[in-house]
Amino acid sequence: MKEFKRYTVTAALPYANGPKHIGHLAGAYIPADVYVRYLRSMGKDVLFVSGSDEHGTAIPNQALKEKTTSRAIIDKYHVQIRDCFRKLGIAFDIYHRTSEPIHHETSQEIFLNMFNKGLLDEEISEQYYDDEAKAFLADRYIVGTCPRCGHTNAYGDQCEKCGSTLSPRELINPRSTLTGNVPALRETKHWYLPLEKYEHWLQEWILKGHAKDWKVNVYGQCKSWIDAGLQSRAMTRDLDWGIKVPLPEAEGKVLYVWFDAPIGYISATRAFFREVSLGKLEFAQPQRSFGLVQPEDWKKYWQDKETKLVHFIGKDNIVFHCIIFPIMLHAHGDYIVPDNVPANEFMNLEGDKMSTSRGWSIEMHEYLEDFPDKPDVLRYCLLANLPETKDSEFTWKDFQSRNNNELVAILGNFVNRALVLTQKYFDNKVPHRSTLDTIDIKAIEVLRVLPSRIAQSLEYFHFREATAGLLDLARLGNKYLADTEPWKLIKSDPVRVGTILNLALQIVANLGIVAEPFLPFSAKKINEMLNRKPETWIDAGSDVLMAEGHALGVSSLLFEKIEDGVIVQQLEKLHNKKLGIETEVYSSMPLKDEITFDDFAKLDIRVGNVLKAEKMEKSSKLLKLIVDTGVDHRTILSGIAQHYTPEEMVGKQVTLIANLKPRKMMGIESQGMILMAEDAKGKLKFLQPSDIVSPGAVVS
Ligand code: B3M
Ligand code: ZN
Repeated sequence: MKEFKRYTVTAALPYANGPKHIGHLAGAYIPADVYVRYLRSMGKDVLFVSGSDEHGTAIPNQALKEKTTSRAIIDKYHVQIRDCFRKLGIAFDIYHRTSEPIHHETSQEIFLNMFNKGLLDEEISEQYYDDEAKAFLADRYIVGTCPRCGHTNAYGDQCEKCGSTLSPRELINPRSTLTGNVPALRETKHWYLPLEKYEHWLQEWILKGHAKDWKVNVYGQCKSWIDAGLQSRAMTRDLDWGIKVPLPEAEGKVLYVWFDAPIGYISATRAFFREVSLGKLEFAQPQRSFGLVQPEDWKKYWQDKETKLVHFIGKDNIVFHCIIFPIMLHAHGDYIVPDNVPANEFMNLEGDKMSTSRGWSIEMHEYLEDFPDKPDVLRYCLLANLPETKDSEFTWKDFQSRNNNELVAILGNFVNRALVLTQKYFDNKVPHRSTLDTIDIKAIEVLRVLPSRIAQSLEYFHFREATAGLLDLARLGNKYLADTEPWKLIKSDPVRVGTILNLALQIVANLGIVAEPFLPFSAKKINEMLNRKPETWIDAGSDVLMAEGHALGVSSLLFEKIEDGVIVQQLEKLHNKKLGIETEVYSSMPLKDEITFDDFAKLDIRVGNVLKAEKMEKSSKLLKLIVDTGVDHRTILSGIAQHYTPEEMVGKQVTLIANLKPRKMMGIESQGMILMAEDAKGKLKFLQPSDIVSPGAVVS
């Protein structure tokens, strides 16, 4: 592995539009923090940056929901998220904000530079405009009828009923969500980054250059993007929230949020060195000594080839960090590109996808409210189940058993026994070590290699393996005490017991070093109980960290057992939260306009029997059903393939609208529509009479 002079480590800038959940922690923040703490412990020159992403439509959307301003939203969630990170021990050197002037300046500067070098293409296109709101409409501000499934509330970029990806121009009867008006098409000018021009460079840099060292999931995603051919992407938007496009003809336009957000890493670095050099810390919290610094020092962390740039992100951000942002940096010139992007997959929760909006989540602040003194337990559980190669899962039961069976029974138990026995037999002082037995020598041999094995795993971003290694170190100590049984020897051979405890304390001291990146609060406690300043990782593996005669501090338990009742409560809380959100979602659906009985009577709603069902070729959404309507057997295409298998549908009674004008989809005419209800998770359920009726029975 190439040696670097310094490291710039970034963790994705979370949108400051709401609380963040433990899945986010597992995806980016915890692994990033472990990696950085390890590097610091190795004495490396490392800078760890993150901050709030405060632009994009996510922010004004949330403001609309909370009936407040975008500014109020970012102020509220920036503080909430930052404080949660801090309480969980995630030790950024700076946690910045993209609403800060220095970030606006940096982003505009980079945009202008690229513009002046002719790297951006100007293009005029037609987009929807709301005359009353006097605004172009972002995709999420347009709703209309889905051309694929007929859902009347599809968004400009996606239909949430059938899952199709859409563009605003495809919607039938588009409406503006701002005013309800019908928007009109208007010409608008934007600046595009022609990604396709960099395909060759990407092939060389990623496909050839990083085939071996990037994670398979990351490399694979990049490869499929590159192989599919890249397209030019607009770097500007018509929006009133964001960073103004620094061109005179760009009135009312802002930079695309994915243009400015990653630049946030650079502006955070600039802010860090400016603040530290002036001694005026507002956002910066240097976690190690940076020596005497100059404002210009930020450049070393972004422009020197001897710097290793590593982006920690979740898998949904891969394309931006591996393709678009690197192209920006490369095209701009002067900048380094990431050496690695160890993105993780997703962490599910109790058998389902984690989602804040659906209420199926554990938010950071919720965890901290219930377990304020257990940040390390969460860190440990997430690390042990990290979605490194595929999606993984968090369950409360696993949380409990990892805590009780691993942290309490192995790590905590060992540390506690070594300390308490020393207190009891040797007046709380490190005893003398006399001649070593084979069992001691064997333990020392394992002790020597374990820390470097863990370090190796960390260098390769194998965090689960590294975490298992940490536990192995505790296991070594536990087994050593169990095998040597000093409590049985104290009467007959106190000298031998001194040797055993001396060695046990050396293992505890090693834990004080090696556990620090993973469990910083517990490591600190270990070092306090040992009454010593922790050494660096470089000393780990040594069996002479604790000098004979050294007085230990006061010992207490590192971890405590979690009882079943606590877990039952958490599960209940989770289910209740989801139910609460479900009722919220459904009560907030506005009523449609009133209709007359005659309007209703026009509908031919009847019950039909599904005779046949099959998947439609080339469609992941549609099932082709043959339905007996009492008067005929007809073909109906229904967007339920992701909710029901063909086998599940055959023989079922369904309710349909039988006089809907037939419509052709994928070359086949659909003669009617099956009625569905959508649950809060977006799952479709077909409607049935409460008892079997004959096909053709009319619903009225
Ligand atoms: N805010 C998306 C996210 O939170 C985005 C990341 C920006 S990283 C530069 O997933
Ligand atoms: Zn649809």
